Amino acid sequence: SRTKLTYESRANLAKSPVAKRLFNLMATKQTNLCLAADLSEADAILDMADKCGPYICLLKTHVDIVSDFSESFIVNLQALATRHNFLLMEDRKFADIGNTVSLQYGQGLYKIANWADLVTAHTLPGRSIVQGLKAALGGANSAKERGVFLLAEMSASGNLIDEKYKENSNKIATEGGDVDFVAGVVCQSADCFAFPGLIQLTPGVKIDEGVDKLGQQYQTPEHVVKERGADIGVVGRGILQASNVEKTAASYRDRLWAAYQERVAK
Ligand code: 5IU
Repeated sequence: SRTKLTYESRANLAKSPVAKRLFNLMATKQTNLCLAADLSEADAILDMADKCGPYICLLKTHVDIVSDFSESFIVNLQALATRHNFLLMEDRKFADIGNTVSLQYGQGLYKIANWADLVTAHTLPGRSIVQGLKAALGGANSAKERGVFLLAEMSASGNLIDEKYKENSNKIATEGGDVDFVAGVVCQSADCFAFPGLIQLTPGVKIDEGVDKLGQQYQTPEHVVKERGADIGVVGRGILQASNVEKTAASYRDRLWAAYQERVAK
């Protein structure tokens, strides 16, 4: 199964150029940790990105929660991504018709397509969502340098996704003419997809398992990688609220990476 293969070998199977790049980055930098930088001040995000940068392969943003969003915030974030060698994902969870998501991706205040290597999208509208996102690209933002992660499951308790929805999401991710734009799947279990060229991103990771007050459900780094098929573990508050951010990021990186190494060991 895909979970037994190394990230290096899966890079060679990836159809998305960004997935290939991310698999190789993970293998060379030896990290499968994604930081969810859910903070509402630009400087606080930049500070977190600088502190955690050495330990992460990906930094995930929600730009619509940044109160003082500006172009210089993006310029500075990109500089940190280059300095520390991580990619940027805007967790926009696009969910509209193709024409609208194309505008939401390329236009507006945030111009997400200009800077986010990766974005997330719901599969609810069907495969036209992938086509719509691709339509926003061209010129300086070539489709080769961008990719999408499709949601096939959520960590929220009581979410409405069922087996059929999960299967159909897998089909959108693996069949059709636009699969070179699909870098991976956001989900909670290894049976979401089988194709080893896609990356499984799994949020809801915390050293202390449990729940928050608003429906989030957490699992340990070891559990998501070894039992649930996660290729990248997403950690937000587990790191953001720690008293020593660097140490905590390093510890999540170590535990996620050790779990991956055990998973692929013969
Ligand atoms: N996120 C989830 N669960 C999901 C999806 C996305 O938690 O199913 I799809 C996002 C939300 C937040 C981050 O940005 O991942 C998790 O943050 P915490 O580790 O602070 O819960």
